[in-house]
Amino acid sequence: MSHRTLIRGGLVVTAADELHADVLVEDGKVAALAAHGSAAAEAWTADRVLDATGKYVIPGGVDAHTHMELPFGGTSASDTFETGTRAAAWGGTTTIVDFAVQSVGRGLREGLDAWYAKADGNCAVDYAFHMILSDVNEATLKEMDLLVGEGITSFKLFMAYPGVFYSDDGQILRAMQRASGNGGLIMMHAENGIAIDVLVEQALARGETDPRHHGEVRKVLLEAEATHRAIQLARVAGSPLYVVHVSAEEAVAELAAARDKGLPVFGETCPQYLFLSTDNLAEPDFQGAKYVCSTPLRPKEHQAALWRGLRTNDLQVVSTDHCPFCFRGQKELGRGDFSKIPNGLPGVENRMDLLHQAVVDGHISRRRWIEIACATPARMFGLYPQKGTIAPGSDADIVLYDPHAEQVLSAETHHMNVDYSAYEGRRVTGRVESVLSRGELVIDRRQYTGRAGHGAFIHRSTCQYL
Ligand code: DUC
Ligand code: ZN
Ligand code: ZN
Ligand code: ZN
Repeated sequence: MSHRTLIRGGLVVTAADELHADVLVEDGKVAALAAHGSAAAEAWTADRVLDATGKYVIPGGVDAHTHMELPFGGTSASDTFETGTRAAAWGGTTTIVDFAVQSVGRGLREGLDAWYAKADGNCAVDYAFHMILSDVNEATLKEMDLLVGEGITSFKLFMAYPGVFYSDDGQILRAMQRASGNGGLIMMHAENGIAIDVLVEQALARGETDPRHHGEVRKVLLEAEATHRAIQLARVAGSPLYVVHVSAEEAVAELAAARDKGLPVFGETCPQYLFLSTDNLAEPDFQGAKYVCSTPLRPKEHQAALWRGLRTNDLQVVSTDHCPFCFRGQKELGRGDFSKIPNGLPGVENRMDLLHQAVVDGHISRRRWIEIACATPARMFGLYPQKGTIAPGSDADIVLYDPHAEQVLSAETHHMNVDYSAYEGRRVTGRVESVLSRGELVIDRRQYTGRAGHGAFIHRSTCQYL
């Protein structure tokens, strides 16, 4: 028997349109939209009517950069697929794209299967995977083709973290050449990790062990240099390039220059670079460790360039790089040596709200909010129009968003499995009211009604943003 839900009276906001429309959902898909009050909408019947008066009706968020349960620095990211996807739902995100990891000396298959096993049966919302390449060799290159056929259509490479994830320029070029042949999208962690490791060693030798030195050694110039080099390598290989977690004005300039030449080069930034800064890294009593991530937080002056990049489309996506580690017992591993602080910030639950605050503050328009947080990440990673929009035939991943509710972000009230909030005490206007995932209410008027195992693996097609 078909199951019909009617979302009535809200303002439907997509990347393309804003309209006062009712949305009919049938069997987990969007069946139709019609102007509120129109004869067509008035004639609809449904098992369930959700009153969206005064609310925005927006596509569920697509967070294209999360690390649930990531092993890092002798510990493991504190959100599991269960807790992390539940927190995502609370924050209005209904699809995550997480990173499966190849271990050095191992194949892609083994790494990917381990990530399937972690996620299977545990997710509250839908999920997909990118693959991190840690050991590019002939076998790895061949396996890339198989993964593209399996819906794993993007590959992350690291110019940083020698000995762990690092690839040299030859390995990067080979992976890019392979991707240009099989339709895969190369995602780049652009920091010169060889140079950074020299600066880390020298800083520690001088006794500079506090968290703020993490920001000082991971220099803007070394992000810009790596970004430039990645772009040139992609040009040589004839492949598109997506640079992850862009944090610095000089890196945005490299992307902008490439895009001005018409090159298929794309950039992602994250809420932490838009809302936090080196001031946080300098917080006393080792509190700065809460803000250690890579690329690092930058001086406040960089934020304007990131917002400008988001407005001009030199940056296309805001994802979180959600990679939470508790302060107690995890971040504390780096007391006396900032290089031992596990890298990463929590944020999967906060992204949609922080970006809505950016709408309120006038940094971006309402439709641009949906474009950078839903539609473009879906297009970029082959999920559109199943995800990222509200249109007939799309999955009914829909958020009823209250644009007037006031909230204070805090670890006391968040649902991420981490003992601090990077945004503790921050007031934001706007809050998720209800969330549908494939037509099922997973958040119902601020109550969690979802379940682990509802979320399904999504087989992605190749990049649709070219
Ligand atoms: N950066 C982080 O902050 N955490 C995980 C990996 C990365 O590149
Ligand atoms: Zn029914
Ligand atoms: Zn990275
Ligand atoms: Zn990451």
